[in-house]
Amino acid sequence: MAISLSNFLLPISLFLSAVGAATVTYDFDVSWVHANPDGLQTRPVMGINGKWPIPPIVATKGDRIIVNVKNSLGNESTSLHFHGLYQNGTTHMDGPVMVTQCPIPVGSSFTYNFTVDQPGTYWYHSHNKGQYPDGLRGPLIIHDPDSPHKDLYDEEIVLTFSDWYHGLMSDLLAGFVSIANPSGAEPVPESSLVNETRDLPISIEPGKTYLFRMINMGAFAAQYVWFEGHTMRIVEVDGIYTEPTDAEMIYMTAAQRYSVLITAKNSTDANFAFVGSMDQDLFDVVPDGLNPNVTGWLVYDSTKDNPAPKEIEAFEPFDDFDLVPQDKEELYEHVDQTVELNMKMDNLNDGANYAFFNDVTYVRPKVPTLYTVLSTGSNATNPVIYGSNTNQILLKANEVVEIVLNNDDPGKHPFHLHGHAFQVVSRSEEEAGAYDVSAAADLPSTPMRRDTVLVRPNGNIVLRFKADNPGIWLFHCHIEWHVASGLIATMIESPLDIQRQLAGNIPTDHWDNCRAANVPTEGNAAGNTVDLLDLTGEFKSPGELPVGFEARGIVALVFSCVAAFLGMGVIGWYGMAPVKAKTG
Ligand SMILES: *[C@@H]1O[C@H](CO)[C@@H](O)[C@H](O)[C@H]1NC(C)=O
Ligand SMILES: *[C@@H]1O[C@H](CO)[C@@H](O)[C@H](O)[C@H]1NC(C)=O
Ligand SMILES: *[C@@H]1O[C@H](CO)[C@@H](O)[C@H](O)[C@H]1NC(C)=O
Ligand SMILES: *[C@@H]1O[C@H](CO)[C@@H](O)[C@H](O)[C@H]1NC(C)=O
Ligand SMILES: *[C@@H]1O[C@H](CO)[C@@H](O)[C@H](O)[C@H]1NC(C)=O
Ligand SMILES: *[C@@H]1O[C@H](CO)[C@@H](O)[C@H](O)[C@H]1NC(C)=O
Ligand SMILES: *[C@@H]1O[C@H](CO)[C@@H](O)[C@H](O)[C@H]1NC(C)=O
Ligand SMILES: [Cu+2]
Repeated sequence: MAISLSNFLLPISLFLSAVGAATVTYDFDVSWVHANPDGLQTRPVMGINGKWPIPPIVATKGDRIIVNVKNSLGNESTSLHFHGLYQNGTTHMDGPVMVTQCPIPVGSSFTYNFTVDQPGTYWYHSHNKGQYPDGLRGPLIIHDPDSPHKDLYDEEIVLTFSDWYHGLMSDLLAGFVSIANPSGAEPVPESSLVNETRDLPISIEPGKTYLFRMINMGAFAAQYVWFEGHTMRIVEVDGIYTEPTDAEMIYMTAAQRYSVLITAKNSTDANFAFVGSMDQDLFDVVPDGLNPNVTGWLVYDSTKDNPAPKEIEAFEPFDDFDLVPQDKEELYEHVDQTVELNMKMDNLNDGANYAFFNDVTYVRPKVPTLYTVLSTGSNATNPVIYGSNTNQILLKANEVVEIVLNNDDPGKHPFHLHGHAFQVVSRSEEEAGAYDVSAAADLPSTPMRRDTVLVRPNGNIVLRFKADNPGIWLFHCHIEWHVASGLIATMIESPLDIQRQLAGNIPTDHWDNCRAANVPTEGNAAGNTVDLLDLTGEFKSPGELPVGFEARGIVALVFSCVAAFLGMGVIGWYGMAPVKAKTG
């Protein structure tokens, strides 16, 4: 097996300890640069050390990873999350802002420092202000000297797929959660990218077998992926090794990963296209002229043509529910706590569209949730202190937790849990409605595990995991628009164990960032340190629409009032850029 590392990709230092585990250090200076990855528009992107695309993080199982982040953006705070890593014992290094840390303000630095004991294909991205679609997203690969598949391939190749917007997220988000967008229509990407570019040639040597590590780093679109003339053999999903399983086409939601083996042909007679095609079912309106596809080629002979991909008749992807984990971990039969999450989209009385779990849309607390745990002693087990809008779920040490998620929305949503991979024990077809335990089919004996899974339109999923990782772990839709509209729950796992592990052990730079960002670090969700049950002053969502009011009715009413005041001016306002982005 060979891995290619250009000098650009090499970490700045690499120290081997006696037992072979290394410390891999990256210095990341985050700043705006310019790029034109789809050849259609140059735009500002968030780069690292003056470059974009940003470098992959590469380490070996057992290593310590240190990422020194400097925020040189000048006009936005930031953070990094290491998607899929369990952060066992280091929940304070997980990255989501106002959950496990304060934002890293402009001009400040923050050091992420953690060990990785899990091999596989991951990625890292900003977990602040819906920023990662602005380019702050890159692969994170953990090599495994003991991989059960290591004798099955000669070389590995990382491939990222992603959607791409010409507008900046700060502008697009302002238009998305807004009275100007009462239906909650998500901006549609302008392009699809592979490795943050288009038309990517990959040199292939005949007869060799390659491990393709594929990552969907997109904000919104799932991608159908297929290689003409070659079968994919799936061996890993989201860091979990699988029994090798053949697939002609996969469906990769935002944030999912697939490692597949592809054996090259013995002849160099022709080159072959591969395609990533964005799932347009996700788009409310498909703009005229949108090309949902991105193409690359397996190039056996660079003097030969790279053929245009053949049009396919139908998308018939492999169903990931059928995968079997290589370790055959058995179904958790006995459930200690079932968490039912009923999700929907609806308007609140500001006219904007929000996303809800059990009628609550997430609003960030005044104090990062981890710091509420660390500053409230025995009261940390009382869910009340975490506020009215964080969808907090308290988990007890080592219990088996079942999440039943009922999607009361006609859209597809990829759900992600931080800190764990979960067993996917049931997944309905579309329009199945809520999960009905009594009518449920037999559960698989060795369910597929991963950290991000799709729930189908008006369908349901059932996930199980063991609460063996004390920490604050978000459970959220990985469509970045829905993070903004509040489709987030907060798992507060063994809070007293978190205190035992971390009280007094949070590095000082974490607190320094809070001070610089002017964020309080003690007390309940409202920052109250005296009466922890008093949430006066907490951040809350707008109120519900009055009973009897149709959402669209009140929106029309607000519009006519505003129109009466502003006259023709409102037409210009309604036609602002964020709205235009949706209709092409
Ligand atoms: C931040 O700076 C970038 C690069 O100069 C600019 O394109 C963007 O509009 C700025 N964002 C905000 C919110 O001011
Ligand atoms: C990273 O954490 C380890 C363990 O707590 C500590 O020994 C080490 O000094 C830290 N390194 C940095 C650069 O913060
Ligand atoms: C795609 O990008 C990754 C880094 O993000 C790099 O390691 C890999 O070699 C690239 N693949 C190709 C085929 O250029
Ligand atoms: C390539 O040739 C080898 C050796 O003859 C053979 O074992 C293998 O099956 C061939 N591969 C393909 C894809 O035809
Ligand atoms: C994208 O690929 C699909 C599947 O082959 C095809 O039907 C469609 O026409 C392609 N679109 C464009 C703009 O090439
Ligand atoms: C925690 O709750 C108890 C009552 O259960 C109360 O007496 C105590 O003062 C609280 N602790 C703090 C720090 O507010
Ligand atoms: C976290 O580490 C403990 C041992 O310290 C282990 O029992 C547990 O399974 C680990 N959890 C995860 C999610 O890796
Ligand atoms: Cu969603």
